Amino acid sequence: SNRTRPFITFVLGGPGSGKGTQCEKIVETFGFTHLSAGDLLRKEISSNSENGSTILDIIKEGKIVPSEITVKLIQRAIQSSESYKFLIDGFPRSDENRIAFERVIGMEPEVVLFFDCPEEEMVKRVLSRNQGRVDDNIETIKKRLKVFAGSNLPVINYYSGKGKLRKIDAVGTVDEIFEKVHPIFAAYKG
Ligand code: UP5
Ligand code: MG
Repeated sequence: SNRTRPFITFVLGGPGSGKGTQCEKIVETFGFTHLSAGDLLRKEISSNSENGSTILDIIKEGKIVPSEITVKLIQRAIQSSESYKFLIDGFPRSDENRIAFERVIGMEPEVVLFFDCPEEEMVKRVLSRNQGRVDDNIETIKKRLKVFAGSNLPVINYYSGKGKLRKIDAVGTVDEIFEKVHPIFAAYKG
């Protein structure tokens, strides 16, 4: 078929920086399909798939699930969707994730959003979320912050070097932050 080449946006930022919240707003306004890598992994756990217990152990430790598992889930979600505009939320979390995506999917993102948020604000948001996530406790949050700084910041720097990074100050109300996100996508509307 002559289906349009997918438009891929990676949505990055630390734990609780507001990735999922802003993705919902982008979906409402610009009609993207939202693929949260964390949600796809949590769905694998709750569906008792063969990798479920491995994934659960890794998420409890705030570590990064092997690329082959995550990329396969993202690939399946892209392929089974009718959409051609995707927000990939919380991925890639490491250079290894990024390279595996490029190899398997054979594409690069058009845009990479980075929600830049101070650690104490992220901790406050995650601890007050109350959705029963196994990783929303202070011990695991500390580990998630370390993994973010050690493994995800290099990915952010990589896309900055390629001129694809759009860094957004993620402090303020949800609507104030979306006001900064809006023009990025309005520029592509056509
Ligand atoms: N909130 C949002 N915006 C706010 C604002 N402006 N002011 C005040 N409050 C605000 O927001 C967090 C909370 O803050 C919510 O209660 C919200 O209402 C409020 P949310 O939008 O959920 O933030 P988000 O950045 O999405 O936070 P999340 O906790 O989902 O980020 P993580 O990156 O930690 O979690 P994710 O689900 O992506 O990954 C979880 C784990 O899965 C990882 O630690 C890892 O172990 C594993 N994983 C992988 O291994 N590989 C992957 O590719 C992806 C995940
Ligand atoms: Mg999220």
